[in-house]
Amino acid sequence: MSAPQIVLHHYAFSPYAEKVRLALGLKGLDWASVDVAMMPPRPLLDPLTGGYRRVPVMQVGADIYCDTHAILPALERLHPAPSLYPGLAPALAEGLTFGLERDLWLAVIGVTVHFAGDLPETFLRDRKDDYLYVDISHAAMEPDFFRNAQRVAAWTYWLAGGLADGRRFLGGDQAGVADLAHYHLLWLMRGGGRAESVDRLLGLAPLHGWIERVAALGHGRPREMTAEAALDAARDAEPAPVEPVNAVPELIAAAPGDAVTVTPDDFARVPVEGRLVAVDAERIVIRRDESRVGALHLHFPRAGFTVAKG
Ligand SMILES: N[C@@H](CCC(=O)N[C@@H](CS)C(=O)NCC(=O)O)C(=O)O
Repeated sequence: MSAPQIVLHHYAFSPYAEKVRLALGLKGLDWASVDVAMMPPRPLLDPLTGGYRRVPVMQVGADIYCDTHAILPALERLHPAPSLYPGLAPALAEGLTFGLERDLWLAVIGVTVHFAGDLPETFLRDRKDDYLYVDISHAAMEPDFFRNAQRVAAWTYWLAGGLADGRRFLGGDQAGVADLAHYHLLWLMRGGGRAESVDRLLGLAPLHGWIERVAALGHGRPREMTAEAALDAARDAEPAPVEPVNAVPELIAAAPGDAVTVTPDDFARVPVEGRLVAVDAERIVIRRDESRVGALHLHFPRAGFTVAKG
């Protein structure tokens, strides 16, 4: 039997999805692309995610990877070469990029909104009520514009310093996760015809060569797939075997088989219910049984999620 294909559930405008699309490009992979609405309801994605509401989500058969910090390490395990982690231990690269994204996400949105103006009212309400818990309308973000712009500029200064010796990518000759995580934040701000204004504000001209090199990684070889076909693929597969373990019992008072919830600790704090399969220093795996698709394993990174006995 051939290995199950990689399926990415995403939408074009999502920067975190762009980070994963570029990782698929870096590795030169074939993958199936399922288009997801920019906001719920997402009735054909929910059976796979148990209500985890963020995008992107990667599916490999009956294994569902939630959050880019679970998706990229999984891609690396499935397709080790070329590596997403040249020159840096994967754990360190994931940790540093997690910190970068978490620190800057709202500031990056503030800079984007400054130049983009308002998005549709229903979108703003969804993001405020169910995702960010912050009003990201132009009027609400604008008083903080200079604070946000200064925070982002302090970081692009570091980024430029990291490339100042003329290297091709942050780690040297090979692109890696550090490039992707910096790039996708710039991609959001500079998209939609905002590049010139954002480049002037943040002094990004010296980064143009690097921006072009990261963009040139491309997206690999996507082909479209319907959400129904992705559900069928999950139904027809079994989750890959995982050794049941709780390697951190002093932190998480649950044993394999126990009912637990896994909840993001920042945005879109929707608890996902399931039975604990495994938790270790790096990842959380729970099992869910869904009438439409049967048994699934949902994979989350440890960082950014809280496990509680359900
Ligand atoms: N830490 C998450 C963040 C993902 C995230 O916030 N994604 C945005 C889209 S770029 C999102 O889910 N927005 C709300 C939505 O689409 O429902 C990750 O690394 O995957």
